[in-house]
Amino acid sequence: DGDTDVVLETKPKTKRPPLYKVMLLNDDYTPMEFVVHILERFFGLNHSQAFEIMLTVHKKGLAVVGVFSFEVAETKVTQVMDFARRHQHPLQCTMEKE
Ligand code: NFA
Repeated sequence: DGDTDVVLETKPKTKRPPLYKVMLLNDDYTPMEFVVHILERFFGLNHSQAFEIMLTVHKKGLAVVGVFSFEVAETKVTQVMDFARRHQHPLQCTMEKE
């Protein structure tokens, strides 16, 4: 009867969840070995990887220590901040959307 069919195409959207960088910040007081210990304990790095990243933070001011989903990143930040506070070190750990 003269009607015209209209087909709207839909993109197959496979949206991946956003990722978050977890970063450590340098300070003048937290002992180097404490930072290395944190990187081994909470980020599963071996000693030489942990030492290398600690030195990067020390020299550059900060470094990305891992990239995670929101929930995992948030857990890492909380674990690091709690552990540093319990040991009375001023170490700061933050997260940022990638
Ligand atoms: N800058 C600290 C020191 O000289 C070491 C450190 C490294 C602190 C990385 C925080 C992060 N004792």
